[in-house]
Parts: sequence; C-alpha cells; structure tokens
Amino acid sequence: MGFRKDFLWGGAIAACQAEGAYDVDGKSLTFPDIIKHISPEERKTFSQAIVTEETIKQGKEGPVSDYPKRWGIDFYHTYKEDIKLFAEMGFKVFRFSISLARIFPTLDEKDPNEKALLYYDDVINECLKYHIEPLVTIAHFDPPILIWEKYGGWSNRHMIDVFVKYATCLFRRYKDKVKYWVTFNEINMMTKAPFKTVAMIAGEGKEYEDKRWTAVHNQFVASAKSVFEAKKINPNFVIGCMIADITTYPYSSDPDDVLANFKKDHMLNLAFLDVMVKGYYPYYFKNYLKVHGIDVKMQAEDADVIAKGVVDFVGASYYMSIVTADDPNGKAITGGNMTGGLRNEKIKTVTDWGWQIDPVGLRIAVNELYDRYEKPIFILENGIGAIEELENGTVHDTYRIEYLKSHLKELKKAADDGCDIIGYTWWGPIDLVSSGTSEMSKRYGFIYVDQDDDGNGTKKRYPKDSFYWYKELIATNGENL
Ligand code: BGP
Repeated sequence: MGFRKDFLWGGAIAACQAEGAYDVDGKSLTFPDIIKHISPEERKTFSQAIVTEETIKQGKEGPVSDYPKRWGIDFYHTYKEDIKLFAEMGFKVFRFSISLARIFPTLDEKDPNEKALLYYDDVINECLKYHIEPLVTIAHFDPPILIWEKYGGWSNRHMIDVFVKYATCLFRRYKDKVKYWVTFNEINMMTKAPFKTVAMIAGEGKEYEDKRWTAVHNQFVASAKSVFEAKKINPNFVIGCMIADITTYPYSSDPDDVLANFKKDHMLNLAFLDVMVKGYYPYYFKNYLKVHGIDVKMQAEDADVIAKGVVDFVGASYYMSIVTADDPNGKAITGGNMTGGLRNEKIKTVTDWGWQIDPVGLRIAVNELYDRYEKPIFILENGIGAIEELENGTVHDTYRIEYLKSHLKELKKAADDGCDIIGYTWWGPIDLVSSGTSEMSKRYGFIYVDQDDDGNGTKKRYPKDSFYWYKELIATNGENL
C-alpha cells in the first residue's frame, strides 16, 4: 500500500522563529520576541513557565541583540530564495504561520494591516508559483503581549472575537489560494508553556488554574467558530487542529502503572483532540476539572458551537515518547519537547537535547489517533535538532537522514495498517531559531543557515546531505524506504 498518491510531503516553520523583522510594517511585540537565548548551562534549570511581568519589562527595555526571535532567519525578506529551495526538494506542501501581531497589531483594529497582508500574499503566491500547497497555521506560539496587557490573556472571552475576526479575514483573503488550515499550533501545550499559547504569564493557585483552563476553553470556542465561518466562505477548505503528541507508555506491566499511563495520555494528549474532533468534552476531562476544583467559565451556547465547529483532520507533531509510572519518585527522567517525562530504558538513543528517539512511537501515535477519530491524520511536525558546522559548503547530517528514514518507515507501516495519513511536514526544513530555548545552534534543517546564536554570520543558505535524501524520497513517494 504505502503512502497515498496525493500524499503531501513538505516542511513546517513558524512566523516567530523564522521571519524576524519583529518591528517592521507595523508589527507589535509578541511573547517570543521577549524570550532570551537560553544557554546549555541555563537549560538545566529553565522552565517554560518562566515568563513574568519582569520578563516583559526587561524585554521591552533590553537590547534587540538579546532576543534571537526578533531577527529569526530573516525569512520576512528571504522567503523567495527559501521557497525556491523547498521547491527544488519537490515540496508538495509548505506549512507556515501568519502572525496576528502583524495583521491586527493592537488586536482591536477594525481593518487589518494591509502591508502585512501584502507580505503574506507574496509568500502564498510564491508557493503557488511552484505548485506547493500553502498550509497556514493561524496561531503558532506568538501571541501579542497586548493580549496579556489589555485582556489578561485568553481567559478573557473578548479573545474569541479577536481570533474569529482575524481568522475570517484570512479565510476571505485566501479563499481561492489556501486550502489547508490549522487553527492553533499544539493547543495542549497550554499545560507547559501558557505564555506561548494562551498569553498568560507564570502563576499558581485556584484563580490561575481557573483562568488557564478557561483560556483554552475559549480557544476551543474560537477554533470551532472559525471552522464554522470558514466553511461559509469556502466549503472546500480543509481545516485541522493540532496537538504535540507525546506518546507515553506504561513504566511497567504493573496495573497501577498501566492505569496511570492511561490517565496521563488523556490529559496530556487526547483531551484537547476529543473536544476539537469529537465536538464535546469527554467524561474524563469534565471529571479532571471537577476533581481539581477548576471552574471553567463556559457560556450556554458554547457546547453547541464546539459541536458544530469540529475539524476535518487531526494534526499532530511527534518528536519523542516518554513512560509514565504510578509512582515516579526516584525514576530517571528524560528531556523533551517542552515537557520531559520518565526515561524509557528500552530506548537507547536520544538527541543532543536529550529527547528520546522512538520511531515506533510514531506508528503507535498515528494508529491511536486514527482508531479514536477515524479522520485523516496529518503529521505536522517531526524532526531532530542537532549541533552542526558547515564543512566545505555543506553538512554531512547522516543522523538526520537516519532519523527521517526510521520515522518514515514507521509512518509507512501506519499507512499499511490502514490509517489514512494525508501528509507529513518536517520541522523545520531550514535551520531556524528554536522555540523552547531561542537557540540558532539547535539546527533542524535540510538547509544550513550561516548564522550563530547571536545573529552573526552571512545568513547564506547551504543544502545539507539530507536535502538530497528528502528530495529523492519525495520524488519516489517513499517507495524505496
Ligand atoms: C514544537 C513547536 C515548534 C518547534 C518544535 C521544536 O513544539 O511547535 O515551534 O520549535 O517544537 O522545538 P524546539 O524549537 O524548542 O526545539
């Protein structure tokens, strides 16, 4: 069987990690704009929940040179050259995000910022020129700081209106150009890094928890309303949701570990998809809120909106897996994509950042999601960050080819298992600033960008060995895996 004939092969990036141009053409300041570069030493104690009022204050006053996402890889100006390289690899799809801070910089403008829209028109036209499907993520980890400052984060229902206005503006503008959309990137990461998702700074206690869960509820409503509006504009739009899928296994066959794992999978991964794909809060989600005394401010019409605005496909990123034990005390831990977990002794290889490399976990994840929802699955991110240096104009990244090959073999097996998988977008096809630690030296690309953590370098682009491997893979639709 293998991959569908129309399988969407490509790559994914995000505005806040690639575009740079943080204050160009009217853009307002976002949370990623105020996250400093985290050194390997600081990484050991760094928490994703670290943003405070002080971080914001420092960010506004501090020198631009402290904040790598402000310059990214200058994609705002290099998109033509970069998309040309993606086309050379044979991309069928290119996933990128649009920045709310560019389109409605103060959130409440009646009309969108035309200059910013013209930029995105160009990016989309450039894709179409090479017959690459643009896949737009409407919100990818870059909430404007004003969401916090004006409204106290997404817990304010006003954000539903802001988002629907913004999404609808994009749907109208790109009605005939963009078919594939994702409303929120990794919506479940509100549990780990609320500043990136629901625009809330660090906090604790009941009031904070009530707000955090109300905030994600408001995102469920905003997504559903947007899907509903989108279909009125173009019924052929294909719209998805997305989680960071952290596949988790029981620590042992002890029934208590199995049960703990079952529950962990629910609240780490599945709860968010259940609401957006099935269209209602499942029993265990409602129970979790009740048991933890969390009051989510819902309105009477929300259930109906969520039921009507379900998505067309299930999107997930997949980087790694963890294990879960009933009693985690004293057990070895592993690093990870925003959230680590317990170490799996069966997994021998980890990335330079300690993320456990587990290709079979991808097959398991896809089967689990397809089994649960019976809707097309789109792997929206998968990749390996590594420290690399340019050698005679290239990088011999055999480990990246190995990572890619082993994951795609498992994805193909998932297709052979009967799962309907519509696409795969590698994170990130070109080196870019890392989300978690603002490092440039954590490189994911098939294309090397000559720039260091401080923004020094020629910014020239160089294809790595993996560039040619992926090109061949796409040309043969993965048949030779
Ligand atoms: C995902 C995000 C991406 C991306 C990736 C890798 O969670 O959606 O934006 O960056 O993780 O993470 P990092 O950049 O921290 O290595």
